[in-house]
Amino acid sequence: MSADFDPNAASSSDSGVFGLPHGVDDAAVVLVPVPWEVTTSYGGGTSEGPRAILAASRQVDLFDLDVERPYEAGIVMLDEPAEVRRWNAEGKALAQPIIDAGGAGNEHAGALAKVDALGRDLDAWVRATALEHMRREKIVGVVGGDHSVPFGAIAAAADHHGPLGVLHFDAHSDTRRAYEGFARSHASIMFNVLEEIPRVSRLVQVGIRDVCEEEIAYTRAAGDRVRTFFDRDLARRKQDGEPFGAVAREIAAALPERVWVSFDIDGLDPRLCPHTGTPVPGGLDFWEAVRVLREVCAAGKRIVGFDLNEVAPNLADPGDEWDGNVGARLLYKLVGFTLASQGRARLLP
Ligand SMILES: [Mn+2]
Repeated sequence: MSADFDPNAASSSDSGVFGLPHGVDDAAVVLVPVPWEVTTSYGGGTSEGPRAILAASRQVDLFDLDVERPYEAGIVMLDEPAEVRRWNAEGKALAQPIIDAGGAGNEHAGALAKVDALGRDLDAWVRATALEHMRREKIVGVVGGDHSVPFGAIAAAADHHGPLGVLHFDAHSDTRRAYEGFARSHASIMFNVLEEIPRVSRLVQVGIRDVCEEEIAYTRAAGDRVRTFFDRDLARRKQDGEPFGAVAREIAAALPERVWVSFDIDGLDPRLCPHTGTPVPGGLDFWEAVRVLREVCAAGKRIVGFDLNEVAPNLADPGDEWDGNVGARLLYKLVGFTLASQGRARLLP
């Protein structure tokens, strides 16, 4: 880090993520923005998530009370890829009539196939981009976009690092075979991960509180490969006075040695993400989510990468930075704990 960078100063509006001066060459962490929300079925805006998080990140103080000076390792966010923006616009135009009709009918077969093909193109792009940086020993974090975006990065991490578990924070199980006909849907991400990435040895879900019967049947049939900590059960344990630290340690213990963290912001209490696409009451508090990440680190597991998705700014009021603000702070925690789990930053007591 250059000697004239002052971590205590306010950052300018044209500085990098978190106000940092790094480029890819001097950053240990490469954040890949993926402005994609083609199959968003309810509230829109997640394609503006990376931009909102980047803007809000410049207000985050760099000293962290959990992980000492994560910024010293270097953090950069890549420029938004123009081709992803283009595919997103094309895919949305094709998908909208299907979503408006409440799902794909026979007359939509052509459009549906094109949307799925664009989703495959996106997966291939994310996978190649992630792999390129992993081969340079970078930590890759994907910033969505809707929850379909990390598929390629999880596949790349499994290729590059070997078998791993996915720690999945979400209000939704995301294990539908397809949603409204779309196979690459945000609601199918973990189904696709389990079906298509055999090196994902285990999926540990946290905060789930909106789930359909097909998903219950599917995740139960998966046996030990899927462990779900339903939000209802977490809430009851808290109501009955169980310390959350013990719950967090149990979640961490369910994971294998290598971990990818897939964080859908709607796993948090919707007060922390009011404009996300599909908010559900309940959910984790900010510090509960942080505690789970901390215990994963403390248990000696290695977080190999992460994604943060479904952050959507208030499109009606550009002055409202709340969703981006929470997203940026959570992103900084994800970066910090990932670095600490790899011995590239120090976990504070
Ligand atoms: Mn999700």
